Amino acid sequence: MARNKIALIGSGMIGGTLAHLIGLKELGDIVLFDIAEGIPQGKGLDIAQSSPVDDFDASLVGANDYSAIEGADVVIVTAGVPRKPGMSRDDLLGINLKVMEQVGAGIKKYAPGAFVICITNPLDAMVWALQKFSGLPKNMVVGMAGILDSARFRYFLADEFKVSVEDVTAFVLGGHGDSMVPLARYSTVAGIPLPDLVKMGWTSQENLDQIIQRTRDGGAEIVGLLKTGSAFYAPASSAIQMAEAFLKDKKRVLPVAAHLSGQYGVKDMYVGVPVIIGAGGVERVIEIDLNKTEQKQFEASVASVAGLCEACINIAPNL
Ligand code: TXD
Repeated sequence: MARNKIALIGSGMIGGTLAHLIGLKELGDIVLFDIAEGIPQGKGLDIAQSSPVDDFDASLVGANDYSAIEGADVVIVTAGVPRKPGMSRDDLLGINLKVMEQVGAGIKKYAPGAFVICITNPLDAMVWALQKFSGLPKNMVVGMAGILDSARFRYFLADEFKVSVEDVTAFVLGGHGDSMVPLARYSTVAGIPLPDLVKMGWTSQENLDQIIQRTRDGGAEIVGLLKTGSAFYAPASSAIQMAEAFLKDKKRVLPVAAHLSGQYGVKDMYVGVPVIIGAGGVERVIEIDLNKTEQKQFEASVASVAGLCEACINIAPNL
C-alpha cells in the first residue's frame, strides 16, 4: 500500500514544524508548499537529512507550484501572516482571506479528495472561507484551534495540580479568540470534574478563573514573548493529532472548528465543538448539554465568529 501523502500549504514556522513531526511519526510522504522560493525546498531537504539519524523513511519535497500537492490525502494550511505584538487575530482577516481564496483554488484543482486542516487565523472565519473557496465537502474541512486551546488549559491545570498532563482532560468550545469557552464542568483530572476538585480543596475558584483567563490569552502571551511571530510548536502538534485521527481512522473525540448545520443552534458556520474524527473526516458533531452560563458564553463566541464571517463577505461577496 502506498504511503499517505500529506501536503503542507505554508512552510513557515508551523509548516516546518509540521513536516518535522510528520517525519518523526512516519505518517507519510510530505510536500511542503509556499510562495516563498527556496523555503519549502530548504526545509524539506534539511528534514530529509535528519531521517537517517531519527530512522524514518519519508519523501520530502518542497514546491512553489500547486501541482505538487496532487492527490494529497491530508492538506494542512498555515499559509498567511501571523500576528505581531499588539495585533489581534482578527486584524489578519483582510490579508489572510485573500490567501485562503488562492489556497482553496489550489486544493480544489489538485487535492479535492483530501482531509483539509486549516490553521491560518482568524481561524473560525478562515476555515469557513476555505471550505467555500475550495468547494470540498464540509465534513472534510476542519479548523485547528480547540485542541491547542484545550492543551494550554490542560497544561496549566496539570501545573496547578502537580499531576501528569496525561491525566488531565479539558474541553474548550467556541471560537478561537478571546471569547473561547473553556468548560470547567467537563474538564477533569482522571475523571474528577474541576468543580469537585475545588470542593476537595485542590485549588480555589479564583485560581481556576485565572487559569481559564490565561488559556484565553495563551496565544497573546507567546506573541508578546516572541515579538516576531506566534506560537508554532503546540499548534503543529495539535494539527498532527487531527491528521493522525483521520489517517489511522482512530475515531478520536476532539475539539475542532467544525461546520455546524443546526447543531448548537448554529447554521452554516464553523465553531469549536467536540467531534469524532476518523477516515470519514468529521464523522459526528457531539452536542453536549450546556448550562445557562455556558450557553450564554457560547452564543457570545458564535456572535464574534459571525461578525468575522460578515467581514469576509464584505471583502469577498462571492463567499
Ligand atoms: O490555533 C491556531 N489556529 C493558531 C493559528 C495558532 C498559531 C498560529 N496561527 C496562525 O497560523 C497564524 O496567525 C498564521 O495565520 C498561521 C501561520 O503561522 P506561522 O507562524 O506558520 O506563520 P509564518 O511562519 O509566517 O508562515 C506562514 C507562511 C510563510 O512561509 C509565507 O511565505 C506563506 O505562509 N504564505 C503563503 N503561502 C502560500 N500562499 C500564499 N498566498 C501565502 N502567503 C504567505
